[in-house]
Amino acid sequence: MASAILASLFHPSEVLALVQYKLAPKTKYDYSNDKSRERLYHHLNMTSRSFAAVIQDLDEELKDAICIFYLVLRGLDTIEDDMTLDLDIKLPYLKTFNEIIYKKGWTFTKNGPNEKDRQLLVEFDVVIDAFLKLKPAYQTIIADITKRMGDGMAHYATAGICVNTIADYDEYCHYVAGLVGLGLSDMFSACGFESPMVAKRKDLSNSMGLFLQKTNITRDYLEDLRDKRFFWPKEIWGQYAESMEDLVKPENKEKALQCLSHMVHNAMKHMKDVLEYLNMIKNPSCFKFCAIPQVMAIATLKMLHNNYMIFTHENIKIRKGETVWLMKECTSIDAVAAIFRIYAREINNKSNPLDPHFIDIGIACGEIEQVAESLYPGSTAEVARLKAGVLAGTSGTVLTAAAVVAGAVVLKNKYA
Ligand code: D9A
Repeated sequence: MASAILASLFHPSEVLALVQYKLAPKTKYDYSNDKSRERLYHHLNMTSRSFAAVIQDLDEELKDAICIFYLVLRGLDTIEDDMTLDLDIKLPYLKTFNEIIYKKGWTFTKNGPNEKDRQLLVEFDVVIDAFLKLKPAYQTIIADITKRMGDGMAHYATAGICVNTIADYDEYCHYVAGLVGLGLSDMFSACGFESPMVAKRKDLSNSMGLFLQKTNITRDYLEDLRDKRFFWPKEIWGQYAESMEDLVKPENKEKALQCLSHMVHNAMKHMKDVLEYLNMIKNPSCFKFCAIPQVMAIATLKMLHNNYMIFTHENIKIRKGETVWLMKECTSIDAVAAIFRIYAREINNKSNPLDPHFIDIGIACGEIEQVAESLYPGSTAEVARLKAGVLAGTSGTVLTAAAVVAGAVVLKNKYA
């Protein structure tokens, strides 16, 4: 907590959000009356602490279905990601995972020891038991998406197949993330929480996945390179280097940053669709569930832009204070549109005028402002409120004082 406050010291809104988050009573989710359900949510919390809480805040009707969907996809992902598994082992599992989820008692122990979610597959019978208890409508949606994703993953895992063109890049991201957007939209409409239009707009649902996946792929350049996974399309990096590995050579720094801008600009193309999708979502718990990952992604994209650390450090993240502030503020489409406008402006401000993508990125940022101003006029006031943040009025001064005192205390303890 102290290090989080220190990192956010010059962002009073984040310090306030951190203090409020720390003091806020944590929602206790009690599953003690159902041991298998308790084990299921244990695995959800193990896979992603922060997002697990957002899933558990979903209305009862969808909570278990989306928890199980999330764990089935994390299971499939863990087999796809495992570079210690031979292809003749991996491919059949990827292509039949949609049948495996109906096999009571099935577990998988062939993962390498370092796979983060290995235990999930060792105890996958827990997920299958819960899956088999779901309403057939949700089972069908999960099995359909798992089949299409497994086949897509198997195609791109096949020897000699790689992400060459930007079309390949969009297709790969569709298989591993776009399809998740489509499946969730089918669930939102199937349970009646959202209009049938949400399931119909496959293009917008797909963009919800592509914006997240492309941000992750751009962020994880070095980690993936280390594991011999190449997701940046050759049609992009090929304009800046002879090989993906060449981008990390110090003499290629300028070219590497230009390539990074190209990847950032490509991801930004999905932002308008993301806003249009979120504008369709009316159920408050579904809205937060859908909005939180998207605002985290735009904040990550801003952190990535023109940031050479992508090529020197693995696993770079946005500040804890920033994530808590974003989760607190993304409560309405106007607030989310405002957050997109604020980060688009900061991305534009970070651009290097000598970068060949300076203008394109500027245009993309301008388009976000135009779309937000015209379709979500309430976002203008939200931008003012968020930017004024806590500095406005008395609370501002009080908090700045508190932040400085807190900072001093932290420093004193650290260096006493
Ligand atoms: C999602 Cl059911 C994901 N992915 C995410 C998480 O958000 C999306 C995997 C399974 C499910 C959902 C997501 C959330 C809400 C609406 C969505 C949606 O579409 C309408 O998916 C498109 O990242 C993984 C994919 C991107 C491959 C889809 C958010 C999440 N964040 C992690 C952080 C991280 O970087 O993994 O899991 C976390 O907060 O721990």
